[in-house]
Amino acid sequence: MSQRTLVILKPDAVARGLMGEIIGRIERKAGWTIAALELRTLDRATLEQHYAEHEGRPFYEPLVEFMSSGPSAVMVVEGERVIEGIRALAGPTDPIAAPPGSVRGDFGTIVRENLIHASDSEESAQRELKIFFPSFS
Ligand code: RTP
Ligand code: MG
Repeated sequence: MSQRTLVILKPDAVARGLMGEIIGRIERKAGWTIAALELRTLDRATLEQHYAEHEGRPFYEPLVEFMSSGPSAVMVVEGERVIEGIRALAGPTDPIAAPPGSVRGDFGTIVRENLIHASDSEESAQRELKIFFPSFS
């Protein structure tokens, strides 16, 4: 089942020079294609839409601050079961709990600065693609 998902390489990944490493893992997966890719410093309005489900939580403000602190790489990735697949490639939210071999497990230590975002369901993917790549939805 071919799907489309929104992936963000967060400002920590870009600042640490890990874009190539992470994009390489996505590119090498059989049958997955990067359909759009852009470096973008995300503004508050965009992030408020994107993270609406977390509004009011203690980590929300620092998260929006961090996510707007420098350029991110925003991408549309398409292919076989790509929504579930990129979540697996990223690993669990907390990088210390994430297994070695996953992006977060290999490169992260801090929950907020966990390198990568990927849509968590078909509904989220639809909603998020509309925010970041209106021409793809
Ligand atoms: P994402 O949305 O970025 O793909 O990550 P996720 O689904 O694994 O995690 P989610 O629960 O949606 O949280 C969104 C992002 O907020 C930051 N966060 N910080 N306790 C904390 O300090 C905390 N909890 C979450 C992380 O950057 C997480 O990816
Ligand atoms: Mg999430």
